[in-house]
Amino acid sequence: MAAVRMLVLRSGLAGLRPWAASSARFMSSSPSFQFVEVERRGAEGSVAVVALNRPTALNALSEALMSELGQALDAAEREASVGALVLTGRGRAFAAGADIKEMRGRRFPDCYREDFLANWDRLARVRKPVVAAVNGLALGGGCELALMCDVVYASEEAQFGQPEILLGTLPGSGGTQRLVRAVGKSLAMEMVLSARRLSAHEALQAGLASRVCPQAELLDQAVALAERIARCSQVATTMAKEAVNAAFEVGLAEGCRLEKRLFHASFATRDRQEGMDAFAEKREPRFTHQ
Ligand code: DAK
Repeated sequence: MAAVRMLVLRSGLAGLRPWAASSARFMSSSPSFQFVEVERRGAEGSVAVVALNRPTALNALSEALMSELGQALDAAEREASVGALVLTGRGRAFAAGADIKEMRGRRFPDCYREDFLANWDRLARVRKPVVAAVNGLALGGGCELALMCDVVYASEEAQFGQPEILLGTLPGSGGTQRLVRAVGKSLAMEMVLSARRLSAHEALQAGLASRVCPQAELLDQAVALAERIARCSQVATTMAKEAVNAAFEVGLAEGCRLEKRLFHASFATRDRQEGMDAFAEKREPRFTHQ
């Protein structure tokens, strides 16, 4: 990361290799964000770490923050040298949910007419793999953002909850849908109806998270996983993510049909040839994402 940043700072755009030039554009957009930080980690900056950075409000997800998050995700999607993303929060929260103070004066006609908070599912539409590094409170929309990620790692301090019922409303960004798929009906109902929070270890046990680690190790472990993913063929990881996500959308027969089509399609890629050649030749594969 430091090497990439130095390269960009010293050289400007002129004369850089194409991936470095596009990294520069991607990175140079980061400092203009107020509530989101983007950092490149991993070999050749293959991992984009996107951090929610509004710690004094526990990373409450204001419209401005969500707009910046959308821009950061768009940039990471466009940047060919990024193979995977990590989403985390600065301070003691991952995110304490949508900004209650900002939305408290709203009324139904405006919400409906303007399709209020319509940009929230941008994260769920990211095609590259996203690892959530949940560093603290993940409440309401914060929990829903974690649920939109592909893998959830949690620190020992993490807590997951859907407290909207205490505000006289209900989850609005997948908390009644993705949560049920992640932890099952009974626990999801308990969380949604009573606002009870899950500890990191409960989340692990319930299948909402796949790893719990000490706070100090969380980001490194999430980045290590993302880097491992980024070393694979991007075409294959994107296909694999699409296939796994289909399990939430379609029936078994349809899902298996899609999986088989994507498997067959992978035989049209150079990376599939390279992967199998490398295995047969007892060497590491060199994927070109083609
Ligand atoms: N919004 C605005 N400010 C918040 C906030 C939030 N969600 N959470 C915390 N803050 C602010 C506090 O107001 C306080 O600010 P100051 O008073 O210092 O100015 C600062 O962060 C520190 O918070 P506390 O002083 O309250 O800290 P505590 O440790 O005492 O308490 C807490 C932490 C997380 C338990 C508490 O802050 C809390 O209960 N926060 C609210 C949690 C919550 O109810 N979250 C759900 C919000 S509703 C949709 C998409 C998304 C959504 C809906 C629809 N569509 C696509 C349609 C999402 C809805 C939600 O997330």
